[in-house]
Amino acid sequence: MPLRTGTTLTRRTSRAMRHAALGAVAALTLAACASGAPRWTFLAPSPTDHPTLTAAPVAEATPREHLDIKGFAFVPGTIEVAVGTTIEWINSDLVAHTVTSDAGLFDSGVMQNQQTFAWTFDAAGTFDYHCTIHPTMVATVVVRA
Ligand SMILES: [Cu+2]
Repeated sequence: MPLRTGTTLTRRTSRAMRHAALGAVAALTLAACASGAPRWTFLAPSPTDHPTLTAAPVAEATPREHLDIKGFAFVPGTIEVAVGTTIEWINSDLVAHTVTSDAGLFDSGVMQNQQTFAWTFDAAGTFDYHCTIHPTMVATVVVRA
């Protein structure tokens, strides 16, 4: 009987450690997303990365919004952000799409499934964009001063 209790405790500890490891991976993913520099971001952490709990300088990072490309649509179709915000699109569809400014301001090029594209909006205004592969896919970014 005492042996059996010991086994149960070991299992619980092991499960708790797994959860802690998952939390560390999630923190790393968020930190990678918040650091503004790379235009193309691959969200999966490298297996060689050593998980640490060091806080990323989130407060100083560029404001960032995430948009989904899903079901042949930009989701949300209209988004309102403050000047200086970086928007990151991810293609969640199995088919390729583009994020292309109607005015020629930005163009992601062909984005395959799970690829991302980010653009920082440095000026106020209304920015319409579309997918060059599927012209019915249209959306708008409204940037407030
Ligand atoms: Cu498309």
